[in-house]
Amino acid sequence: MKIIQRTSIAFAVAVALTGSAWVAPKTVALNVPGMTCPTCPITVKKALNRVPGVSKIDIDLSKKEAIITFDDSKTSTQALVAATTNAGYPSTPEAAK
Ligand SMILES: [Cu+2]
Repeated sequence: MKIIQRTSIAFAVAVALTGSAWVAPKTVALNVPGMTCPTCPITVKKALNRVPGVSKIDIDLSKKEAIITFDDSKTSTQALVAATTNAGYPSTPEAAK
């Protein structure tokens, strides 16, 4: 019985160390120069929310910036750029902070 318990603990540690069961969320800031009035961020946010893997969206209208937290294994910065562009708001990723 003890051996089985030790084996399962070792397995759990191995999974935790290799990170196969857990992915760290990634954050990216996109410059969205087309956001010019307070309703623009609503459209941009809606478009980004439809992208699978997106967990958080913060939009700063004064900076014309969208900060997005997403799951790296489900989507990519390029997909986020495509989503805002398709909604009528072309964007470019900012340099990582
Ligand atoms: Cu607007």
